Amino acid sequence: MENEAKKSNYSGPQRVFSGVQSTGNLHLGNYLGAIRNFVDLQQDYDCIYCVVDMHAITAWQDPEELTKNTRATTAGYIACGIDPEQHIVFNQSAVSAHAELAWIFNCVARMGWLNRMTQFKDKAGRHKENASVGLFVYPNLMAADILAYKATHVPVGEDQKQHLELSRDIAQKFNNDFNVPAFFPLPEPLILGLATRVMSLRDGTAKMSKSEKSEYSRINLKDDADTIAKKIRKARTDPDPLPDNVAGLKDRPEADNLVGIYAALAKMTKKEVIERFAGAQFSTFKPELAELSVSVLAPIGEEMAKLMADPGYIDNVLRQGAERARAIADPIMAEVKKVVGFII
Ligand code: AQP
Repeated sequence: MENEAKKSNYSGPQRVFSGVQSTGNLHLGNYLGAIRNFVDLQQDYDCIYCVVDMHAITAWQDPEELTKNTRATTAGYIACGIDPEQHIVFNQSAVSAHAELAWIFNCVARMGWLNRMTQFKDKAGRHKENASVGLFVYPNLMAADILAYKATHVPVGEDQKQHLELSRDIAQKFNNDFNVPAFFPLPEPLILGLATRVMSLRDGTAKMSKSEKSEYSRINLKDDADTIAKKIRKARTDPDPLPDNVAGLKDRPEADNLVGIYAALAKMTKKEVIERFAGAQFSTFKPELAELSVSVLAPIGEEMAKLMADPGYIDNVLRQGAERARAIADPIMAEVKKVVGFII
């Protein structure tokens, strides 16, 4: 991976950046696909973890809810094990470099590139004429988030891979257009772990998502033990018992998803899970999955609740994080402006 980041001949420091939108409750997909990896990467990298409230407003957010969700996402980060003192945790809108660089990238990225983004097509659906312009240029803001810090590595779930490729294209085009080879690194996606795409508990073909209306489609990090167990009990399945090999999960999206969740939570392979539960009915498997889920997630939920009871503490974490983020991004923005020809 590090070799990839060096393909632009970028020789600056290795740095991790990632973010989560404050659009609602953090869920198991955010945890397994992203936040658990954020935590692990703290060992080896300087990390910047952002609550991307500007991305959140690409779809309408009630202002009071947005504030609450930004605090809850921050609490989720810390409860999962992100250390805001060793690393940097802040909310995107507090650092103006994100918006400034996004504008420059709006002028670097091509319409054709953005027209190919599948997430825009999925989210805008048939009402694309009614979608916000922000939703369309969301990937340009994401590129700005990363490159405002010249971050080299970006841990994300599978769904963000295409956006990361666009960030690399933007970095490369900027470097070429302004004849500043290796000015920006080409950021490398880190799609890690065993559950890079966790699916809805109600539909094994749809991604688990914060904005899905049904609460039963996802396990939230703040759910208590009873709620987690109930959601797993009610999770959609098919009538067959679990197969005795992984190939038998093919064309059984709900079974495949539940086995994948078990594997990721237990840090086992799917093969090992299938070997343990070969031939078992869901009435046997689901209580085991519920117990495992509660053992991993309930302590996180409890810690989140404690943190949320002290919004002053959360706001202070964000304020201090933003200050440290600005100290990195502001000098980079000054360089960018000089490269572009803006008088500063
Ligand atoms: N279901 C998922 N499985 C694995 N990873 C996931 N991620 C999101 N859903 C899953 C990863 O979590 C990080 C933060 O995502 P985000 O909140 O910024 O945006 P998203 O991908 O659009 O997530 P949601 O939950 O679907 O939000 P809404 O409903 O607001 O659009 C990313 O790294 C993402 O890959």
